[in-house]
Amino acid sequence: MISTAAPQLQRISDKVHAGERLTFDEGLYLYSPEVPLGELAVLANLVRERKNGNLAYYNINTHLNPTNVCVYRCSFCAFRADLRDEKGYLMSDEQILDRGREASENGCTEMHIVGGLHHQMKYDWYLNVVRILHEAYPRLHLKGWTAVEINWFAHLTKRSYREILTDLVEAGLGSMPGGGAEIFHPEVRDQICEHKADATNWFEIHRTAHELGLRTNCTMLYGHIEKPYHRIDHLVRLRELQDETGGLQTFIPLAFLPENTGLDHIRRPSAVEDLRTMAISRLMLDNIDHIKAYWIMLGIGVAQTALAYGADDLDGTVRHELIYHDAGADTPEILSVEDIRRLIEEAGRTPIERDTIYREVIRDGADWRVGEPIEVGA
Ligand code: V47
Repeated sequence: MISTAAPQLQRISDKVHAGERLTFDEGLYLYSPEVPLGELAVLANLVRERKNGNLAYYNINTHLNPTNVCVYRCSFCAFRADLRDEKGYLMSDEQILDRGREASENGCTEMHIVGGLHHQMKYDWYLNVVRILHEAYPRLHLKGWTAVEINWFAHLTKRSYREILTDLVEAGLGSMPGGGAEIFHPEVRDQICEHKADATNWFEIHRTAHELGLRTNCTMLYGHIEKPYHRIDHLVRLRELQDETGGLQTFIPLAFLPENTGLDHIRRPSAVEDLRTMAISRLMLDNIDHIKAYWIMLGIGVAQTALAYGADDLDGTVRHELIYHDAGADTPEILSVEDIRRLIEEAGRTPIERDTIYREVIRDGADWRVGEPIEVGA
């Protein structure tokens, strides 16, 4: 039981021990400085171990950002380029297939595909990215295109989200990443990315994906202009969708990295802020199985520590990540399997390689196969 005398924290602790849901106000209270970080860790860890025992997951994956040219100008983004920017690029089919080959040769089970909304590229080009990769490398799980991209494809084609997602699944899409969520509350969203898909669109797209049998992830970009109540609002909205569909697989809190962005006057969140947000996310999202500590953006030390603050997943070995490295991430571009397993073991957890949909990956030399879905608790 919690050691503090604060009655509100004691009540929250009792609820967490009893497996009861926390309210919006309780979540907000957990952000107040009087709540000791160590006590948050104890509570978040309780939920984490209830759901995932002592396991900590990782995968062997690669990123593909086929273009950085983007019609939108989100103020937090360092990756995007204008059509005529020197740094703008667009990958050819051959370059894309080369990435697929490299991924397969290196034992990757997943390719994470996101990019810009290129002024001149039509929907068929994006569909083709999925199709050619899937045809050439059918074992590679393609986790691709965020809700923002799906919304853009619907705008380009005047077709429904359902039709677009059905096409993509038919072409080989395996699941959707959680990006584009940023902060749902319009007081913030209208300031940092006013033109792109809003919260209603984001939720409608994920809901439709779940109805079609796709699992999706979800994220929250924190540490810029938002206040704690915007974060709790964001988490509660995700929890409500999950009550409805059960299709959200993993939540990833994304710490804002300011370098080379339109918000470079803001300092990046501290390690304490990162860990507090990790723990509060674990406590509020009582119906989402996994919380990811994305080491690329948190840094290796904070990601490792986060395994005691609610996180149960370190993402992957990650090749070719650009979005965070353009925004000043000083992490390496790739971690070896040995490194990632060592980080997990040093944190006192048991490493387990998973595929994108949380089945165990069993390796035999250069070959691999997937086992059963990994059992998770309540
Ligand atoms: O939506 C962009 C964020 C997201 C910055 O689903 C930034 O497994 C911090 O969604 N500082 C895209 N964040 C990445 C993403 C993601 C990442 C890892 C795993 C998964 C998953 C999804 O990156 C964007 C935005 O929220 N972002 N710029 C920045 N300067």
